Amino acid sequence: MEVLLRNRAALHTLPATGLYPHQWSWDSAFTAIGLRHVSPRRAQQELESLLGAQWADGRLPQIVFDRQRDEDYSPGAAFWRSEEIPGSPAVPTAGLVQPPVHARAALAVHRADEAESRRRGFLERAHPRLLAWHGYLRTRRDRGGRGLASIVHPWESGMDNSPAWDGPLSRVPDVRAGGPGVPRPDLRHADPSERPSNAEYGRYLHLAARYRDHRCDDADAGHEFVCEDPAFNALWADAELAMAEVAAALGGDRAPHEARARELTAALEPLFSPALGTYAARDVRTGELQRVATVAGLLPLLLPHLPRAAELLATLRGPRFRLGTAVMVPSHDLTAAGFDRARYWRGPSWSSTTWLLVQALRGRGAVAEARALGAQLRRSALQHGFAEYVDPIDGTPHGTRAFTWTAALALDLEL
Ligand code: 2M8
Repeated sequence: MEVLLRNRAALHTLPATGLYPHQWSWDSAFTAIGLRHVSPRRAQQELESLLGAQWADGRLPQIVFDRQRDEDYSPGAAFWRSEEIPGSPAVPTAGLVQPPVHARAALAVHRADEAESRRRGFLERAHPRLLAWHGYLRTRRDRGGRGLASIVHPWESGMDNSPAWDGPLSRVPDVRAGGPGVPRPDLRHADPSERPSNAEYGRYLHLAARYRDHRCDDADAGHEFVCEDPAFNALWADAELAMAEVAAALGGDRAPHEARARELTAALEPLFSPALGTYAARDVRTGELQRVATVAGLLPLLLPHLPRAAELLATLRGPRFRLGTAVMVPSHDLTAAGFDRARYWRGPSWSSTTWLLVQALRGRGAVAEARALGAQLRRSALQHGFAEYVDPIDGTPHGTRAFTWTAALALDLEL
């Protein structure tokens, strides 16, 4: 609760002061899920401030920038120059997106206080924006032509330096080649051994600049990074199920959303890797499945009609992810050669993905495991000052402290 107050800025909440000085898309959704227990109205405003930065094509931006803090984070508003791109909102934003967890958050916030939600017309106002957001994914992001949304940058997965992106990223030019180094204001606030490397940043900046230079129009056939991410698409399918509830609450038709969720669940099927026992990312440019098991490949467990639930549960409980014996669920396969217990999305456990797995386990009736995992998340959050992520083997905290979504999701699990 104190963390949520401390990180508050205007109507939204920063992921953390220092390292992340702007508003992030999926962070705001997780924040609202926790905030709704303290102030349903503030939780509504958290989401409304993000929805207010929607582009004309429906996208919800990865980051909404605070111009006053542009020196403190890279790439910022001066890099993106969103105001020069047709259809961008009045506020400066990044052109990329993040995983679509917003409809799930909006439904949870509405249900926290339906009277307040109705009084403020929260759901009525959020509904068309959420529809447009999902419409953007459907019409502009099906780059593989198979009914799934593609991401065009590792940042869009929310799991930036996940080993799932090593293969596709290796084919991306590095802006550092022949040029100056990349700006890393993040390293003023974080240990370099816990952040993505300069080699990764060189490629991240190349991709972001190319996307920006094509006016973020999703029509660049030569874009070097186009991937189908199982987590992004599972969260979209789950968001469609939430939209079915939103539509019903507004007296509308839930059926098209339920149908969409079923279609997305079916479209995920070719991403299943029997060898890994998880879903895996597909590089749309080469057609190859990435042979790495990450927590992203377990998140389809959220989907009720998933044909692979038994296999995923076995993998989650097995040596790769050790549900019940690891501190929390790691972001990468514990048995993989590249597993790194301290480096960001290459091994450590995160509250966001752990919270999502708690929901998935609950949904599948694994109530005792859901309760134990949720209790472990809360214990770890309280014990380590709401660390950004922790070592999955011994629980050592890493990253920034007083991290907003860790606090918000620990609060949600307490209530
Ligand atoms: C991390 O990503 C940003 C870029 O978006 C960064 O590394 O600077 C990720 O953990 C992402 O999932 C998260 O939304 C963001 C802010 O907490 O930080």
